[in-house]
Parts: sequence; structure tokens; C-alpha cells
Amino acid sequence: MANQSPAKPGVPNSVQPSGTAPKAGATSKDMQLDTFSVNPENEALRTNHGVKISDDQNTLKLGERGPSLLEDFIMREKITHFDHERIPERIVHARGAGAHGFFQVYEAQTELTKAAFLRDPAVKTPVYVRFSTVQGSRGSADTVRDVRGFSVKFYTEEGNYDFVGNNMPVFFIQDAIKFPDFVHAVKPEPHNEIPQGASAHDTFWDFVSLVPESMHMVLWVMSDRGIPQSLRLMEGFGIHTFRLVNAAGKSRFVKFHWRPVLGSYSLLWDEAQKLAGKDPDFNRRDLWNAIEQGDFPEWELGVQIVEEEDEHKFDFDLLDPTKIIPEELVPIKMLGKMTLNRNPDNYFAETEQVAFCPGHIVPGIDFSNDPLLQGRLFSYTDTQISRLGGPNFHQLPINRPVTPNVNNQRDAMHQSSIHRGQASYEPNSIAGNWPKETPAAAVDGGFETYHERVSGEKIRKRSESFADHYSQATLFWKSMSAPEQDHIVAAYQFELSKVEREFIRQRVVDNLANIDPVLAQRVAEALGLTPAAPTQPGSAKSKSGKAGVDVSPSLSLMSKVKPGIKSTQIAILAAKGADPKSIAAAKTALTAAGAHVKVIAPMLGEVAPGIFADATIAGMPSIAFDAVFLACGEASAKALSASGDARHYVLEAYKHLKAIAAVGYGRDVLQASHLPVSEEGVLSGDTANVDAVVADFIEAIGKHRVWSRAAKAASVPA
Ligand code: HDE
Repeated sequence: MANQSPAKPGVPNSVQPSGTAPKAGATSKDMQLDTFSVNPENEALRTNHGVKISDDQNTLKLGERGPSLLEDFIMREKITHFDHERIPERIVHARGAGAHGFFQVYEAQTELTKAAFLRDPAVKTPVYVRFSTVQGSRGSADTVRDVRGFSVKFYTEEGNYDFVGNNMPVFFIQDAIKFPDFVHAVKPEPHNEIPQGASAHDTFWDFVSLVPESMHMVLWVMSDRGIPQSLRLMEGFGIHTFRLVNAAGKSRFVKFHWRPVLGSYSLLWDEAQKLAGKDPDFNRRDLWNAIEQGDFPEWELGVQIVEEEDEHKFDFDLLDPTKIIPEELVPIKMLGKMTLNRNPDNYFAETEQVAFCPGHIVPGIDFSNDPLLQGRLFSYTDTQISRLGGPNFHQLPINRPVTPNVNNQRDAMHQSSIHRGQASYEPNSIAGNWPKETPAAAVDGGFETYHERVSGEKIRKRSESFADHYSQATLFWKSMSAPEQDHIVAAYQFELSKVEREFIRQRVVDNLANIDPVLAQRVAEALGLTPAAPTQPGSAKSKSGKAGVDVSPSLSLMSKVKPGIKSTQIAILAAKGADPKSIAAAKTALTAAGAHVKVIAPMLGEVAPGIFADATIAGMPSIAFDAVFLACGEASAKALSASGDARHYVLEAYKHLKAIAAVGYGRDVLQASHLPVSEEGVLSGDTANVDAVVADFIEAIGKHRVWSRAAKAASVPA
């Protein structure tokens, strides 16, 4: 059947306001994006060239049974466009999720920088953020062990500033020229394109074990930081040392940090692996849902500041991207807060087409000579030229600054501006020499590079000050809590068990001996190996007598747990015959504390008068939740106790160190699962005491995991 045209006569079918934006509080970027959005509502179906289409069901044919006619410009246009709908995915960081929001500085940072967005607490600077994994392709799973990208485009009043960081504060290599080698090694292997979204394979471990500068970063990846529970709950780091420059031209070195307001948490490896199959979109779904539910993710932006004259006071080189500045040596000063409050309207137009580059900076921010950063400044714009099809990618709506971007750059693929005038060069006298340069100034000036004095020989050489590859790895290992150390050991054991060549496994273990003999020994045991004696032992103590620390408690995720249960996900496990009063009481208290509660049952439908299941046991497994509550009547408890899937649900939550609560007959399900009815993190009571049980449950969830249960949980089959 041909479509009936719903078009209103006289309404142009070009740029229409979208259905979702802008709302009250819209930023300048929201309003700019809105002028590009297209809303199909009440519009006639037309060709790309504006002709109304009367039949979108049938190709033009010679007779009802064909053949099809080349003349069919409507079919040809549709198929041709479809044939070209995909663009190359990013060579790294291909899988990502994005969101809109804003950044606001707490107070004017005039002494630190002349950057306008850091000088005025009244200004809300629009941002677009993209989080990503690194190794896997666009369709890979979210919860793999990997580094996460953390990119923020600030649409400032002085042009775009791109923060292009990661969720770990160091990197694998010290010099950009090694990046293609590193990426070739970590990506799926070239002969069979295996494995997807994983570093557990020979080429990765071959490369990193031959490049000891990677050892510190590899340890971070093997730690719980490699499997964040949520994109909303991970820290972000600029990694390199940058400069902030004030209006008087004074420069200071800085390291940038993003700290989630709700704290930082990670998955357990078993959860991460299962989620990769049961919900490969786990992290992006969580980000999307949080924003839709009004749980707007927030991060504080902080800086560690080092005065120019203190550049050489540390045990390591500030230009070496494989090193952190321990917070115990230089504390973080919080500058402001970022809030993500709007999901994108269109994944491709926004998240896929956004193009970041660490070279996009504004007056008041500048680079350091970190050789990894210097290489990145070139790579990012270069890669967009093939990924986004030419040098005009800055004209894509998501990439446009909210300032004008007038200059004499002309033409090229996909030019979408109509540049007026005859003079596209400077100097010119026929157009009054417009557009003109702006001299550098304290306010609203042109960009001026920091006047750094440098001299030296042209040379291809790594600085001696970059040579200690193990001490900070040792510091990281020593700063972990016991469960975190256990997880690191298990991660190395898992990854190396997937490496086919024994000489590579041996080389890794030998490298680990330089970090810590106990770490090396524990990893080696599971691989049937013996570590060699350390050749360049790292030391958590300062080797040079310069500033150093033995242990840095702020490196442990245990120090990041924040009180409260805001935005956690709680499952109420029930079956037909559940106890409606307990469910209602638990729901009310948990929701009031900021959690999101779902009733999970073997089947959809009513589980108690007026209470319906939100999802099934198979559809939303326990790994999708932070805690499990059992509120059963007798019949419900009987059904759950008899169900292997239901008992597995509770056992799995127990194994993953989650808080569990049971009231009334709910305790029978724990017993049927051979679990204790009461111990730390397992709360239970009569239905008359439901409020008290829920209060203890909330406190237990706030601790994130019941670490004291770890040894017992290891024997639970789930
Ligand atoms: Fe990247 N990196 N990178 N990288 N990187 C890319 O740019 C590159 C490095 C990071 O959400 C690419 O647009 C080189 C460090 C993020 O779109 C590419 C070197 C850090 C993203 C590129 C590095 C990062 C990228 C691929 C070594 C943390 C995703 C697609 C000198 C500070 C951005 C693209 C997004 C993406 C090059 C090392 C973070 C090829 C040459 C260190 C978060 O240009």
C-alpha cells in the first residue's frame, strides 16, 4: 500500500525543531544542536531532494513480476544511501557511550589560569562526554577488562577545549612512536582476528613483557580499575602533565583528575565475564538509565599543581606518562563540577561523529613536552580525516564550537558553509583584512603559546629520567588492600593462562619479580612457573632521596567508597504468593534512600495483590543488581526454594559479596540454598520487623561489598 501523505501544506521538510530539546535550562550548545535536528512528526515522506513519495513499498518494475527498472530514482537513492551508512570505526576506543551536560567552576581560578570557563562561577559551560573501551570493536561487550576512555568536549566561550583522558592515570608507553606497535599488539591478532575485547592473548603479553615501561600501567589494568562497575562511577585522568597559565603569563604544571561524586566501584571478574554475555550493554545502559531517571552523574574536576621551580623535585620525571604524582605528595585541588543531564538524541550524529583532540585547547591551558602528548597532538585530527571523510569534520553539529569559527580555510569534502566574499587570504586589502587576528590579552585574547625557554641537540633518545620502570608499580601494588591484591593475582593468572607460548608467560612472571617477589610467586604458582631473581627491583621508597612515598592509600578503591545507596539497583526476588506488605515497606525505604528497586520473579505477572514483576530471573540476573531482598509469603518461598534458577540467583549474589536481606518466609529460601540466615551482610527478621531489617540492609549496601565474606564465598558454586 502506498503511503498517504500526512504533510501539512506549506511546512518545509528541512530543519525542524526536535521533539526533545531544548528544555528549560538548555545550554548554548543544546540550542545550537537544536537548529540541526530533524523531526519526522507530521512530515511527508520525501526523497533527499524533496520530492514527496507515493509508494515506498514497491520497486518500479516492468509488469508486476519484473524486471526492475534502473529508472527508479526513488529505490536507487534509498539503496545507495543505505550502502554507505557505515563509516570506519575508531582505530582504538571504537565502542563508546556519550552524554550531554555542563561544567561549572566553584570559584574564580584567576591566579591559576586565564581560561574563561575556569574564571566565572556563574558560567555553565556545555559539555559532551564520551566514555569508551579501547581494544574491542564497536559491537564488543562493555564489561571487558580494558582501559576506559574519558573524553570531555567543553564548548567554552573561547572555543572548544577537549579533555581526552582515561580512567587510569598512567599509560603503557613513554613515546608516541611506539603507539602503533602497542595497538597492533593489543588488538585482535592479525591472522584470525581473535580475541575480541580482551588483552588475554599472546601478542599483547609478548609486547608488554618486552617493554618494561608498560609494567606500571599493566598492573592498573589487571587491578579492579580494569572492570569499572559503571561509567558514572569511574575516575578520569588527563595522564600527561599540562600547564595552566594565568593572565600575567605565569605557568604552573598540572595533572587533571575527575572524581565521581558518588565514589568509585568495580565489578568482580566473574560478574564482568557473565555480564559480557547476559548484557553486553551493561555500562552504556546504566549511563543512559541514570540520566533518564534523573540520577545525573556528577564528577568534580581537580588539579594537582606543581610550581615551575619544583619541576625536578620528584623521584620521577613530570614528563613521563608512566608516572603519577602521589596525592600524598601533591594534594588535589577541586576546581568545579561536571553534571551529565541529557542523553543524546541520535547515537551516530553525536557519539559516533564527535571528534576529540588533545590539541584543542583554549587560552590559559597549554601543553608540556611529554613525548607521548606531543605525538597525540598530531594523531587525533589526522585520524578524523579518514574516519569522518575529510577535513571539515569541525562543521558537524556535535563538533561545532558555540563561538564563531571564521577563517580562510576553504572548500574540501563536505563543505557545508557558504563563505562569502572574494578574499580568502590574509593579509588582504579588498575585504579590510577581515577576518583579523586578535592580540593575546588577559580577557578574550587570541591564543598565545607559553614562552618556554628550551635548547638542546636534535636527538632520538629516551631521557635517563624516564628509566625507572618498576618503583611506581611497586608503590601501586603495596597500596592495594588484600582483596584488591587477590584480584590482581587472579587477573594475571587468568590472562597468562590464555597465553599459548610459555616463554612469554615466563617473561611476564620475571618482570613481576621486579615489582614484588610475592606477586610474582603467587602468579607463577598457578602457571607452574618459577620467577627469576629480580634484575631491576622497584622500590616503594624514594631511590634518589627526592620526594617520594612508601604507600599511597588514595590508590586503593577501598578509599573511594562513599556512604549512601543513591542510584544503586536492588532486586526484590519474589514468586506468586509474595508478601505485599514487606515488598511495599522495602520498596518505600529503599527508594527514599535513592535506590532503584525492581521486583524479579520466575515469570512476569502479578506476584501479590497489586504487585507485578518488573522483570524475570532470566532477563535480569543478580549480576545486574547491587543487592537482593527476599520478601516471601509461604507459597512464594516454596516456589523459589524449589527453583534452581532462584537458588542460583541468591547464591550468586552471595558469591559476589552483595548484601542480602530476607524477611518472613524469605529465610526459607536462604536455608534451601544452604546459606546462613544471619551474618555480616545477610540480614533477616520477622515480617513484623521489616523496617529494622531494611535499615540494616541499606547500611550494608552502602558498604558496596561484604569483603569479610570473600573466603567463604569462594566455596559457593555459582
Ligand atoms: Fe588516544 N587516540 N592515542 N590516547 N585516545 C584515539 O583518536 C593516540 C592515548 C584516548 O572518545 C584516536 O578519534 C596516540 C593516551 C581516548 O572519541 C587516535 C597515542 C590517552 C580516545 C588516538 C594515544 C588516550 C582516543 C582514535 C599515543 C589517555 C577516544 C580515534 C601517543 C590520555 C576519543 C580518535 C573518543 C582515541 C591516538 C595515547 C585517550 C588514533 C597516537 C595516553 C579517550 O587518534
